[in-house]
Amino acid sequence: MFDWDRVCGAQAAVMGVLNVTPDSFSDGGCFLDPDTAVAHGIALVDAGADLVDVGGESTRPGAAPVPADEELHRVVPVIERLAAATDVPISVDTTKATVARAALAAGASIVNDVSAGRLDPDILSVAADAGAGYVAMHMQGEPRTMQADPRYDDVVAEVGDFLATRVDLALDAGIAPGALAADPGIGFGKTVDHNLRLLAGLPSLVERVQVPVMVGTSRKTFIGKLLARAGGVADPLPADQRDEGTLATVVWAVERGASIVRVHDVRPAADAVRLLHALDVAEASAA
Ligand code: PMM
Repeated sequence: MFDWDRVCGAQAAVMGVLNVTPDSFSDGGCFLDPDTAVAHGIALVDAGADLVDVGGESTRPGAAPVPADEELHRVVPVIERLAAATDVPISVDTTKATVARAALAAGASIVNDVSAGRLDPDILSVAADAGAGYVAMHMQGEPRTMQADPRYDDVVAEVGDFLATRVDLALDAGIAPGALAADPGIGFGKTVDHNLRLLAGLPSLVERVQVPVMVGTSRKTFIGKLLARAGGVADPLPADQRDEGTLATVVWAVERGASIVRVHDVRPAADAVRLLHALDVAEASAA
């Protein structure tokens, strides 16, 4: 039975991103070849990743859905080989029950579902039957249209209510309480301001959902736009120049209660998490 407490009980966990896709926004096409993908997954672990997230369908704004057999063909061989090569838990980034089932059989132990079970409700029982971990993420709309005109009255309250409801549904489907995590879905149907409000409101979100919270800010457009606003650079700053901005958001999120951070550039995030933990321990012992 998967238990988040073993991964992020003592200090926040770093999830490394492995996109086996031709079109993800920051690394699309880099790891489509299985050998290259497996080597990159192992490099993420060597760099300090506590988890590796393998995805075969891009969720970037405007992306078209990928047929299940194509997604299976991309992720299953990579997960099989990665699971044999490393002990760190592997998650599959999918919204499809069939892909989740095959990925879990191939050695994954977590289902990371950016639709929180809205696109294919069977995915919940697939995770439950396998005793797998499950991440329910918030997204307004669907990838094809989500950035068209996202609107909220109170983004922190609405995302918190949504995640609490989806966590309850996952529990009803038989997923163990300790196997559940929730994610506000930074960049999924959100403006720059919505993303900032969610990050500023993390403590109340953590309090509201009562399960470990994952945060995925890595290289996202809002970072490029904020850095451009600060002046003197391209608007938005390109994805390959957003890692320092990402690191600031990682430190912010962990300090405000995030239990898992999902990043492309693992080493700096893993180092930051370890330093934050040492400082927290020192602060507690000085008190
Ligand atoms: N972001 C992306 C994909 N999957 N899953 C979770 N749980 N949280 C996220 O923020 C998230 C995700 C998009 O980023 P990518 O193209 O770099 O994978």
